[in-house]
Amino acid sequence: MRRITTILGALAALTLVGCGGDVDETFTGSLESGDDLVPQDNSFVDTYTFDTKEGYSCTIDMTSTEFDTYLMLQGPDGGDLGQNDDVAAGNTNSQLTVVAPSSGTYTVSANSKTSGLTGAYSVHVVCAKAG
Ligand SMILES: [Ca+2]
Repeated sequence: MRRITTILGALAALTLVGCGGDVDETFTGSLESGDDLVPQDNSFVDTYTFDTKEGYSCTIDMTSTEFDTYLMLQGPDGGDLGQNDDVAAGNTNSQLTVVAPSSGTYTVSANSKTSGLTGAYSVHVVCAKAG
C-alpha cells in the first residue's frame, strides 16, 4: 500500500508539472503545392498548435532562408491575436509576442507573404510566465 501511495504521489507531481503554461517547441516544415491555402490571397499555409495558460507571455518566431515568411496566431476561441510579416526592416522573417488572454490551445499559421511561395521554414514557440 505504501508503494502504491508513493507511485500515486509521483504521478500527481508529474501531472502538476504538465499543467504549467511553459512552452518551448520548434516546428519545422515546408510550404509546398497541395498545402492548405489562406482564403484572402491563396498563399500556402501550415498550422501548428500549442497549449499555454492565461497570462503567459509567448513569443513565436518563424524563419526561412527560402521565402518571405508571414505569421498568424489564433487564440483558443479562434479569434485573431496577431499577424506579422517582417520582424524588422531588411529581415523578412516573422515574429509575434502576445500575452495569452486565456488558457487553452493556440494555433500558429506558418504562411508566406504572397501566394505561390514555397520552401522550408522553422517555427519556434516559447511561452513563459509573464512578470
Ligand atoms: Ca515576411
